[in-house]
Amino acid sequence: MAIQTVKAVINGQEHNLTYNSSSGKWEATLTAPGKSSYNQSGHYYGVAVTATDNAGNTGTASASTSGAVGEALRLVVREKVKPTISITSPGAGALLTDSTPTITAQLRDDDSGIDISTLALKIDSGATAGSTATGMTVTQVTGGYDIIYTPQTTLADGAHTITINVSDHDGNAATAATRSITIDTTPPTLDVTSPQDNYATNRTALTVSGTTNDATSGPVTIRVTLNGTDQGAVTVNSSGAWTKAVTLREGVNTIVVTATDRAEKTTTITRTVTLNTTAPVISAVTITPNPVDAGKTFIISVTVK
Ligand SMILES: [Ca+2]
Ligand SMILES: [Ca+2]
Repeated sequence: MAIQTVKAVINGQEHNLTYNSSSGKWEATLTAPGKSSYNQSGHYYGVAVTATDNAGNTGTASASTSGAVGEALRLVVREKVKPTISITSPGAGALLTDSTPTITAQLRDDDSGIDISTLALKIDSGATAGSTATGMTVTQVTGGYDIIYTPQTTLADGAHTITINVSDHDGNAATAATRSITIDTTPPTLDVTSPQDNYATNRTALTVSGTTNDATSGPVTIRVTLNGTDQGAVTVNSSGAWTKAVTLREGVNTIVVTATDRAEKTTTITRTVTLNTTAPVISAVTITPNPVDAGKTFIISVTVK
């Protein structure tokens, strides 16, 4: 019996093998399929081999052949392309007033696919949250997974770094995605040093002044309204001191000072100031008795308007 041809079919492609007289085997150097075998049935490409002799007989073996020959015909192909991770929320450099901000990300791999069991989400150097962690929701989508995670403990005011990584089914780890955010749950400090509340004056010109600060998201913006009218830009110096000149109207004036940090947290102080430019008028006086006896008491009574 003389063997004439040996062919191998892999992924629908037929290849001729050649006889190696020194080894006595039929051989070929072949190029693996360009895609991972992970998504094939059984996670392998089945190889089918057919040998034909000069009498026209054929012998075949394939991955479904029982025993060692069948197992040897299961070609595992691993791809080498890393998954991609895109953090969709919070945005880069976000300044947040929510101390348990929702984190969303897209994990994609277009070959072997995302192995969601390898998901690792960390905030700063805290514990790693995986795909089954409390607060984690994973949704399979075309090409991968979308994830939503809510931190289970509040994040302190200040800067934080979110780090997410995942691998595909062929063991390729993504380049970790990171996002820097700042949490600010605290309104700015605000002190109005002048005027004091319920201040009364006979001068129309008044300087409103004070200090402000914010530990996390300064500089603070100051807005002054007088009787509901915005008094325009207020300069806050590097130490947090600010002043604003205003012009009072006769009677009761309401001054509202609002400090706003970059996280939009606000602190408000209201001052009531009365402007009175009218001099008192003495409209009537009585002295009783008048005339009065020398060395005796008398009563003076004044009416003022
Ligand atoms: Ca991949
Ligand atoms: Ca703040």
